[in-house]
Amino acid sequence: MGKELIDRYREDGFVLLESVLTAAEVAALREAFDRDCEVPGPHRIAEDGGTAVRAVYASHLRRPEFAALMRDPRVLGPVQQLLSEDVYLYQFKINAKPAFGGERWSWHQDYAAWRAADNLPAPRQVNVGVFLDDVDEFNGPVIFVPGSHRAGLVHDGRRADARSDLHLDPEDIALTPDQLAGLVGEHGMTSPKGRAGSIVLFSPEIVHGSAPNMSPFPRRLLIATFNDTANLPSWTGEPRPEHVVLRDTAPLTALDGPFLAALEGAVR
Ligand code: HL5
Ligand code: SIN
Ligand code: MN
Repeated sequence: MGKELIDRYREDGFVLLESVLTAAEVAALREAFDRDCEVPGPHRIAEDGGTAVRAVYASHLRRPEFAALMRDPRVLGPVQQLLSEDVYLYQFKINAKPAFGGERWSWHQDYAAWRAADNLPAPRQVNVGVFLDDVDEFNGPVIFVPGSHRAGLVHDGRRADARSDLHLDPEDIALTPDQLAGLVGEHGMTSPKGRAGSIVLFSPEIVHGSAPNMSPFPRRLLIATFNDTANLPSWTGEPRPEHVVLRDTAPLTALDGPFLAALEGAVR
């Protein structure tokens, strides 16, 4: 990733890299996700009052395509540039947002969740959002408040009546309308859109959220969060389940080439 993109990430709190993965790679990831959605367990979160899949955690522990993608130089390289050479995967999720049915994700800052729930010392993370579908203004794109990461945490604490006990739903740590109005008045809002296979890198402190999916198309978004190995969570009580906070903190090494080639044994 060139200096200009790094500067943009630092300035805006996110940067969009268009069409990083090929159509064949996206197809392989979609198929892997379809299969993983069939696996029942606490890692699979349903939409409120229904059976539609809202989110699936830790698919990389069940599907080799996702495990390899995490070490693909196109994913790991930019993260190492932004954070540190020694990073590991802190969280892996795919937010499904099905056609006509995907509900909103409330306005929040990720680090507020991870500080409150996992006692994560510092916001030394980078989120990698991989578009598994084309994203447009209709299928519930993530909306960012650019530059909002520079204010640090604007909202601390979580609601007592948690929406889910399987993970922290952004609703549980949502900004107040006044907080949001103030930040948007200052910085505006923007939503990166693009073809499936595009990647958006975003800060754990940027304010973001997304609207329901009104379109007839799904909006499957993979979000991998990498953390600095020098910034491990320090739990005071029982750690959260492994599907939300991953336990393997060994530094990741990049593959020599694209993840599908690595799976096929072409590169290592
Ligand atoms: N669901 C995450 C967790 O760690 C937190 C949210 O977008 C990240 C706020 O439970
Ligand atoms: C999130 O921040 O975890 C959810 C964003 C989205 O899937 O739209
Ligand atoms: Mn988030």
